[in-house]
Amino acid sequence: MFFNFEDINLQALEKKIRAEERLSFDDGVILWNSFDLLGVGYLANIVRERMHGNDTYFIHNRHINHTNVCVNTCQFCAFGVKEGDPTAYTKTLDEIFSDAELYKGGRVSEFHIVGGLHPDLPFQYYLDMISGLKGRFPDVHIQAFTAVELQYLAQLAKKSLEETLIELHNAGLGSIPGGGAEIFAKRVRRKICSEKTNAEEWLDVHRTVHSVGMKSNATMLYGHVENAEDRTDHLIRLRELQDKTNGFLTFIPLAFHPENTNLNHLNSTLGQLDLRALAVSRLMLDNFPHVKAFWIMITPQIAQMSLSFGTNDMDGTVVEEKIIHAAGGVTGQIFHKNVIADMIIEAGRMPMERDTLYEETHDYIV
Ligand code: V47
Repeated sequence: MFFNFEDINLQALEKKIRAEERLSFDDGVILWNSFDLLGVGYLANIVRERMHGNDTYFIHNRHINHTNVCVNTCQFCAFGVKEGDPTAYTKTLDEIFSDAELYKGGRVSEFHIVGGLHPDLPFQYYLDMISGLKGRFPDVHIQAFTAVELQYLAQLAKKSLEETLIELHNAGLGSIPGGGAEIFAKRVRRKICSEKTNAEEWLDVHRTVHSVGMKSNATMLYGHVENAEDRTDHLIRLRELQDKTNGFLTFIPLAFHPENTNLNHLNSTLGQLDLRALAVSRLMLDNFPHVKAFWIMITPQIAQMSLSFGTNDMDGTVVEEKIIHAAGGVTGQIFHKNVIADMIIEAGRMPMERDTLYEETHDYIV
């Protein structure tokens, strides 16, 4: 097929992409800076269709944010608060179980659990949360605790990360979400999350997760003080780890939401950058099976459009989302799965309901 690129630089990249050659750091920077967004999307779509054809995944999931109390203060975060803050909350285990119970019989296939680094909760709370959920919902996959939380839990447990992971896994933990990666570049991390797990530690947690046999996701927070070079570096560092472990399932670029954060002087991202982030990620992360458009972050409209800009996954039903909504998120928090399937069909793609590990659970016949 012939595409009339407005940016001549993209023509050379098309040759590489069609030949399945790996893109370099400089190629990445070209893609982030190109004025030809449709050209970038066209290239990402070549890879998307080569890997997945029209198949487009979504999941019946339920997010649970057990506490917003956090010992860290990240400049980009509007969710975390200190103990004693009037908006602070911590769910008891019974509250978590009864929240989860609401979905019994609804064929939910995944609980996605992340929260703040609480100063007082013991390691046993997390173990009991996982084993309690698993006991009540043996068929539901539990994807829980970002790399940052896992590092903190290992400190609480006074065990090595590996031992902590094995204990959580034995209690019922199935896989690890991709949060906490933000942007790996030191210069940026110092400005937006200086207290947090650093890049090497984040990567090391995921390396260990993969070594004990669990899969994980990866994210990148974009649209704040980072530049094209920082984003490219982030993607290449993830690609290098994936070359070694092959443990990542999905990459999710996360659009920064500034409201109620210490970076509220910045603007929200718009459709151009959101589509580009998804497309460039698809092109640079040639060894990641999936790129996900998290509709909560970028609106259902952009998520749907992105199905022609490299993505092959729409996340899922979600139900309750507190992190982005604390920071001015404007979308709803729940979509019925038929609505997601209809969005996928309208985009000319094939909806495939999946479980966390991308096994098909329900085939939509169009
Ligand atoms: O780690 C926090 C980000 C993450 C803001 O693995 C913000 O499938 C934008 O990681 N604006 C948590 N982003 C959410 C997350 C996630 C979401 C969906 C799917 C998966 C997955 C993972 O949200 C945090 C941080 O990077 N975040 N504050 C904000 N103001």
